[in-house]
Amino acid sequence: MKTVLTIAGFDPSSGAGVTADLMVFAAHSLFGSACITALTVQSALGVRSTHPTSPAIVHATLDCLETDLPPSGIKIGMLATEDNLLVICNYLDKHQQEHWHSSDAWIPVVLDPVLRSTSGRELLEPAAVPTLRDRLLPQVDWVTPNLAELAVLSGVEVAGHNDLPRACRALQTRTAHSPDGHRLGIFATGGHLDPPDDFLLLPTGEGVWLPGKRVVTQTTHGTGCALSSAFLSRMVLGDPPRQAAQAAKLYVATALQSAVETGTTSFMNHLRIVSQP
Ligand code: PXL
Repeated sequence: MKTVLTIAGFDPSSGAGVTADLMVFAAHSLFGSACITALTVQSALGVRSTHPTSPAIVHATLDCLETDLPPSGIKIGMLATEDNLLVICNYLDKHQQEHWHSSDAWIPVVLDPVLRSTSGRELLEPAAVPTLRDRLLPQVDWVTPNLAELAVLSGVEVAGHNDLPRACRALQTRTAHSPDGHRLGIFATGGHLDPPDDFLLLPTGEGVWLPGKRVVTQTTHGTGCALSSAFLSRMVLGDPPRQAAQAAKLYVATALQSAVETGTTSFMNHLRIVSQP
């Protein structure tokens, strides 16, 4: 069984963050490991506080996992601080140089550029945003921004459908290519658009619309985490990016349609989905 690593925050309600990611990995029959960048105090009702993990612990966790459970894919979510972000950049640098690129197996890295919670709380310190854009983005294969994150990272205002391809192209162009000429892939989620279509800009420069249908639900917390984890899972299982993105959309729609009523609201249901190979 392949191992997939999530580097993200801990949400004790498991709506988002590492525990939600681990459920998504399990639903894809992948073994998940986790490096926690911050504790958050929250439930489906909102984030009360955030408590970053020290960069030394983030570094030690990645180092420890690497010797026992080298990942076949990596998902990066909430990073909390610039110091933690830099630890991740160094980790990717070291391992990409050492063996990922020299082995036959390509290890996809997907970044969910988490800036704020749905309830509006900062999940990455604002001073770290330029570092995320200029240092981390060029080191990942895919980024999965929502409309607000796409606007911040691309510098292009994103108000409607027509803005998505333009903003994605601007972001791809401004993100430095890796030495092997590899370009950033962008899976921009249009959950707030009507209809909620997503736009995929492939590393080749080809753009693809992925039509969406609104699922009537109150459960929106954690949908971004689930989408990026499902997208990574499908690529680790061998899907090409376009199919992986379609399967990830279907995964989230199914998890929302079968949401579990629990507590005062409801949560995405990852437990009964068996993702078809
Ligand atoms: O959905 C963004 C997100 C990611 N990671 C953690 C979170 C949240 C939103 O609250 O708490 C840990």
